[in-house]
Amino acid sequence: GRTWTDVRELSAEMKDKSVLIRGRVQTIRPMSKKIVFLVVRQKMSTVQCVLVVSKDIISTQMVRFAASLSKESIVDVEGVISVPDPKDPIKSATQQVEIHVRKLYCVNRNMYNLPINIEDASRSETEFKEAEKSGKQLVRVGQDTSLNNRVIDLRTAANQGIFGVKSEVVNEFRRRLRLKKFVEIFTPKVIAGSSEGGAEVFKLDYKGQPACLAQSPQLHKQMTVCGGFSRVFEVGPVFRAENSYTHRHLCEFVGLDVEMEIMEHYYEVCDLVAELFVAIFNHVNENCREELEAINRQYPFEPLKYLLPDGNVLRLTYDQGIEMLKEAGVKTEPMGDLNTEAEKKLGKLVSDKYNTDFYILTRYPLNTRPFYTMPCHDNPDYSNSFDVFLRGEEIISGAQRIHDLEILTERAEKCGIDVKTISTYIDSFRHPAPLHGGFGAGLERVVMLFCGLNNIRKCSLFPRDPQRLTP
Ligand code: ATP
Ligand code: AMO
Repeated sequence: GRTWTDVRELSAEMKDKSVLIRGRVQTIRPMSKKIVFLVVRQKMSTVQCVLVVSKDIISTQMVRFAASLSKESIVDVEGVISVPDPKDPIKSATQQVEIHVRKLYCVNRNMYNLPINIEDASRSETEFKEAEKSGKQLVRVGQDTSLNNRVIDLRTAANQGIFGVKSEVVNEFRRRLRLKKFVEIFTPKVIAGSSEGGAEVFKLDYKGQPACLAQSPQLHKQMTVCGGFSRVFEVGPVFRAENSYTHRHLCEFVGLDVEMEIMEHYYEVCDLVAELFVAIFNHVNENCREELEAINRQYPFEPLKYLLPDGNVLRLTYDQGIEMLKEAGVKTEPMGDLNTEAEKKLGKLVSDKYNTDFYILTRYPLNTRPFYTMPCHDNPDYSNSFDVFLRGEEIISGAQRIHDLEILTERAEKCGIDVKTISTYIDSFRHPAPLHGGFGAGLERVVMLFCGLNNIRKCSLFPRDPQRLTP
């Protein structure tokens, strides 16, 4: 077979070497009947390819053929690496070298008009502002247009970066947990009742029986721990029939879930969260440099600050958080959940005071938590629970769970849950259940907030929200 070269690997050291690449034509600039420039793209990298009419190698027909290619066509380019004079700016190419083409084949020609242009879809706000100043008109590709044409939109460097980062987050989540002897599990997604309570559940008909799409693996991950697996994790789809259209809610997202036996205290779960997510953030920073750069070029963001000077992750209690808000003049509902605005404000206050964007808020009021949450020993108005925040927005919820059958039943009834629909879950605590706890993280939230993106849809390949079921 022939040897293929990756565009990202092209470098000045390869000067005068022959290479063969396959990529998509991003731009075509005919200069004359004798010269044409093509920018060829592979994932996050592009390279400029030059065809110049010359005896025996490139004919005028060849130049005409190159000039007539359509954007996004897939081509094979064979040529020689050259390092252009620095006075010759290689516009819109990420490589510092160009290819002097000797052979060009079209593998698959784009025959249709492009609904969006990759270069238009790749522009940053800064570019729009600068263009506006100089009176230039640039095409703005709106979010709906991008998402409607996602297959093309995904080809932008920033999107290649986002999904590269997403993949590495999952990779490291899995790798670290396996090192700690957690077993990966796969729980059913069609279940008999709602797992989190509330109205946000998709109902369906399961061969005549009423059923739901799992709002989380909560019930079955706990049942697995009752089944003798002391440490489990799952990466899988989570369905929420969200009513409101927000920047951070999807109707289907990827849940990163953990459930584990604990020996004494739910802080054991917090410790795991802190260690695991610091490892994930380190891993992404170390292994996704190009991806992060590509995201940064289109959506500039400050690197995430996730450690205190002593190397630990910040933990505050809910009451301490409320106190900070109160001091700043923010009113909150007594013993209530923080609304999005208060959460963001607290994120700002914490960042100013502790210089970190990552913290764990513990000991929430019991009435703000799902029925399976363990009340605090010393004050049952509070619970052994926590939320984790990145840049002032929630990425994780977790808690110690009630392991006593009677208290669990009582709490479920009190929270308005039809206990009949979860009777097999309740029954699994009968023989009896170990002390346990766990957490659930939203993968798209983690990626969105790590990268400082403004909308969760950017982190879902084909997002499902209250208004979108296609593509
Ligand atoms: P969890 O389910 O663990 O709370 P979540 O991040 O999905 O995770 P929600 O319960 O949906 O959180 O909401 C958290 C807070 O955000 C709530 O207190 C709610 O007031 C607020 N919130 C949710 N949706 C909206 C919205 N569309 N507009 C403003 N605030 C919202
Ligand atoms: P919770 O309901 O807080 O907890 O969900 C866990 C995490 O999932 C993410 N998340 C979402 N992401 C995108 N779109 C949504 N609509 C959405 N809703 C939630 C958030 C949230 O922190 N069973 C518990 C977890 C546990 O205690 O183990 C649960 O589901 O990042």
